[in-house]
Amino acid sequence: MSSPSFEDPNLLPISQKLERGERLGFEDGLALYRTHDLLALGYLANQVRERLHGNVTYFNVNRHINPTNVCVASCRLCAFGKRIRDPRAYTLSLEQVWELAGQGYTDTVTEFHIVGGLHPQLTLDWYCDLFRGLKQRYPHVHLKALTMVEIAYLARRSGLSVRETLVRLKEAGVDSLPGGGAEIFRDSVRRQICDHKISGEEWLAVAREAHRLGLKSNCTMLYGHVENYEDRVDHLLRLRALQDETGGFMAFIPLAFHPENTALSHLPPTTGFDDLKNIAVARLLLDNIPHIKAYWIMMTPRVAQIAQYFGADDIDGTVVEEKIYHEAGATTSQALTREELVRLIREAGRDPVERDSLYRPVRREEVILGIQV
Ligand code: V47
Repeated sequence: MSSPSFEDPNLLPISQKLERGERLGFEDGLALYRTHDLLALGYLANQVRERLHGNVTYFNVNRHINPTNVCVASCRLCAFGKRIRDPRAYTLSLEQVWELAGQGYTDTVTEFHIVGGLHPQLTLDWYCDLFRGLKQRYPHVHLKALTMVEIAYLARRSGLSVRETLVRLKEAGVDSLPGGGAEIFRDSVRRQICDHKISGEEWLAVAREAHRLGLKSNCTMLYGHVENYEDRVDHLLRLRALQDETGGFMAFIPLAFHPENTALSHLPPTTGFDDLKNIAVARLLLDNIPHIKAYWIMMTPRVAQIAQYFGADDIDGTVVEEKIYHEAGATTSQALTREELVRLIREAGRDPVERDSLYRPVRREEVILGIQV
């Protein structure tokens, strides 16, 4: 196949590398970020995406649950976390979480996505009780719970190793881990946006340990604040290196920074141009991570739909109740129905496939009969 002509000559050698099946390096990543030829970038990423996933776009039927917003970290990037004495702080009881999980529960929910703040009083045993209780009540629902940051904090507070903490959580019912809290790995950036959080190396070390124990996870990158293109490429390549080692990442989710109500509220929000660019660069650099997710809550359903031609093959799920982005000014709704997700994907000319948390197709009677619900 002959290479298409590009407005940006720096894309030609990259396109030739991709044709030869060669891995892209740091400088290639920078050239991809620096280009203004978004359509050419999207074209290259879409080729990879279609080679891996054909015309399929994945979605799932999930529910987000945030048991507490109390957090000792006070990250400048975050509008969700509150100090324990803040009148806006909340912590749900075990019974309240179990009840909330059941609100709107139907047989169609396949995943609870559970994350929260670093609460100075909630113990590892409390979390284990929480997960056991959820498994008892909703045995068929996959528990994707706790970021690497929360796990490191629980390990430190309980005096156990990260490995032992993960073993206990797994025994209590945790099935996989979400990708949050990664932000940007470089220390120079972390000092400015989340200086009390674990380091990038520690985040990667917890992920490594989880993968070794057979727990799959996702991974993320928070962009659009104080980082530069070098920081982004460094972040992506460190994820790629760990994936070479463990193969434990299922999906990468680029997360656009939402500045409202954060200590960085003077920064402008990201643009659609940069959002699509991040999807495309991720698809091209992360040649060993199977899925790239365009999280509709963060990107808006409109851009998440277009992202399906810029490298993304997943749009996330029904979500139901979202707090982290909405506290930071997101104007998207907090939920989409299964039917709305299917319509978004179909309208974009992709074939919707409902997946479970491990990307296995969910076979429902109504899906088999082709009835939209
Ligand atoms: O960990 C916090 C980020 C993450 C802000 O694994 C912010 O499938 C933007 O990780 N503006 C939570 N971002 C979201 C997340 C996620 C979402 C969907 C799917 C999955 C998955 C994971 O959001 C946090 C942090 O990195 N965040 N504050 C903010 N103001």
